[in-house]
Amino acid sequence: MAFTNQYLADLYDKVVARNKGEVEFHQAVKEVLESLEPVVEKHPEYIKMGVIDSIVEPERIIKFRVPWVDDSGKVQINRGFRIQFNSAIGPYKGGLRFHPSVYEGIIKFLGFEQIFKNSLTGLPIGGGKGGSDFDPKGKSDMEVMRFCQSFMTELSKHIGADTDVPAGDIGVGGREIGYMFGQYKRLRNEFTGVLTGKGLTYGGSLARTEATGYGLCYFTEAMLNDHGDSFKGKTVVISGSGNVAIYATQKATQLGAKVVALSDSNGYVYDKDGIDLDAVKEIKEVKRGRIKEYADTHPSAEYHEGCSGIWTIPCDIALPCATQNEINEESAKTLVKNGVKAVAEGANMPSTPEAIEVYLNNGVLFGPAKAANAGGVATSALEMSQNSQRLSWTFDEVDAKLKGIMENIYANCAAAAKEYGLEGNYAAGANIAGFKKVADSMLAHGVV
Ligand code: NDP
Ligand code: 2IT
Repeated sequence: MAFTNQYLADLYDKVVARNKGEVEFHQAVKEVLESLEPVVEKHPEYIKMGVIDSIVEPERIIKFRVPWVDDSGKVQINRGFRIQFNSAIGPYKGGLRFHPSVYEGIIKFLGFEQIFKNSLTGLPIGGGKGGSDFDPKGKSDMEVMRFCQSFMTELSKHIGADTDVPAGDIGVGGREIGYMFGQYKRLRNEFTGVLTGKGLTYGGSLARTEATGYGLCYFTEAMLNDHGDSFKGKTVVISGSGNVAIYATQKATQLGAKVVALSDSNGYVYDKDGIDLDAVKEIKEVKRGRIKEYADTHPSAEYHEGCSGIWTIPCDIALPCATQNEINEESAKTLVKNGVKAVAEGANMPSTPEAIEVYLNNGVLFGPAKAANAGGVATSALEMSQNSQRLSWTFDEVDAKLKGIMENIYANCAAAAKEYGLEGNYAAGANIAGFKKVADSMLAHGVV
């Protein structure tokens, strides 16, 4: 797609020039600006009042050195980031990613997307993201602890329960959140809800662990139901085998589907009998092992090296839950050729722009990340509410709220797409609906 609105085209060029080499950020901005074209035509005040120019510029970027000592006694240096992108509708909120590929452009793309996602949840949370190029893989618990403590020693100066509330993302789960929470509490002498995804013994919310994967399936089920269909009896392929993939597998199975494949960054397993999730949880959550090990104990399963091959497995529903740009045009075409009916994104920006074109041109129902994976951050916001109330809600209470939120998000995306003449284009609908609430708040606040 090319821009037809000259102002947005020029603004995009400016973003590219100002954020050199940050290709993931460029991609995320382009996708949003393109879908805002009909909105700015109808509402020129967003341009006049600088809302669009402001929304692509982070409010604050924090970048810091993270020194830590490895088990051999050697000092290691990593980079830490926190990008506080937009606080128009609430305190900055978004995860922390620990992965060797992390640099400013990755955190910027994630922080930018988070603005619209958080807005879609209907809850009062702004957009932010952070992380480090630290790789937790192969590190001992004590190394991870020392890294997390050092990371939080700097980060603690910039966050707070009413300012900025980080959570997990790739490479950051319960263990890392625990170490970071402990260090924050020690440094500040405060027991507050400064992080979400906390353990259940110290202020975490029931159902937060499950929330992104469950929410993804609730969104997808709502989208399928709206088109007279459902998960029941469907064959599903899910990439990744981390937090999001595991709980998407669980919920899709509960809804009557058969999940036949999962992956990690080395390869994928295909189990024609359906994935045995208890075995995956044991390998990934308990042993921190590789998905390859699944095939050693499951004769019905095949293991294949490489990640992209997973999209050649015929399926009705594909749920990419690993990382950005994991489905390209070729993989999307293969999915279509094999009869895929729906693709919904558990990961952030897992489909390239060319892949999205393929879905939309072939009548594939497409649930974009900002909408489809918003259940994680929505439940984080519910964790913040419980922390503020000093109360804990039951699993069923949180799960019911999550389901309601995801159904609302689907309805709002569908309605916004229709209002702007793009019926069925939920990617455009998500961008428009997410944008409007933030933009109207920015207008209300004046030039700040
Ligand atoms: P985890 O760290 O728990 O799992 C990540 C999974 O993705 C692992 O299987 C990992 O394999 C795989 N993966 C990571 N990087 C790559 C890569 N470069 N190439 C191939 N596979 C890769 O993370 P989550 O499950 O939390 O996150 C998965 C996705 O979901 C991310 O895009 C994240 O941003 C998104 N997300 C997460 C939310 C949450 O609440 N956790 C909320 C919303 C979105 P390996 O072990 O080999 O690295
Ligand atoms: O991408 C995401 O929405 C997350 N990683 C979850 C963020 C959060 O604050 O729970």
